[in-house]
Amino acid sequence: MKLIGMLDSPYVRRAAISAKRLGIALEHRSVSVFRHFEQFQQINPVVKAPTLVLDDGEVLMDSTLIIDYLEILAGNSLMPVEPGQRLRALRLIGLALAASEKSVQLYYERNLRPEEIQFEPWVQRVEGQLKAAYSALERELEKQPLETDGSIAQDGITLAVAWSFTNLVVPDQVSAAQFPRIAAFTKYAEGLEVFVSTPID
Ligand SMILES: N[C@@H](CCC(=O)N[C@@H](CS)C(=O)NCC(=O)O)C(=O)O
Repeated sequence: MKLIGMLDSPYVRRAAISAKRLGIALEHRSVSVFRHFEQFQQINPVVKAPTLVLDDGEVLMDSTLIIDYLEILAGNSLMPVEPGQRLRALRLIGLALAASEKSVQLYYERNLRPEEIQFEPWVQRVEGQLKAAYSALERELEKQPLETDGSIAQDGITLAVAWSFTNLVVPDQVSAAQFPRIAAFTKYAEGLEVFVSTPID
């Protein structure tokens, strides 16, 4: 199976790291949704990263759905099964995915839309949403830290890739001083072998 997309995308990176954690070998192809639009279109006409291409040529998109399928193949999961723990993990993942999405929106607004037609009220709304997501995550980690025992589950993976991505594309929006627990956890995650071997490209 092939995983298509650049690892600077938090969605591609969480899928790639999850596959490694699940012991599923994927052939990774660094195809950009912007620089290689036509090549990407040939693989998936919708041009969404990540895209998983199965051995029979079938195509699956969306990181959460790809991870769902990989977990079924692996017969293993990176999610807790106990309902209370499951809910917390889902809540953290929801916040981290929202933070990723808001970072993407700000990045696209700044880099794709011509400056003269940028819409400040929209930018301010997205910046507020981004801060709200990381503030809620910081409070969650204050209430209950994520394990730093050498392992990592889906909530930790998604949080760490989101924080690294935000720092890459809109670094003016966040700081370790503002969100110390998220920054410290991401430092731990980025030191794990599955992260080190899946660097942002
Ligand atoms: N919900 C999707 C989001 C994927 C996404 O938006 N990926 C971006 C790259 S970071 C993309 O494909 N952008 C191109 C586009 O939307 O046209 C997921 O979890 O995979």
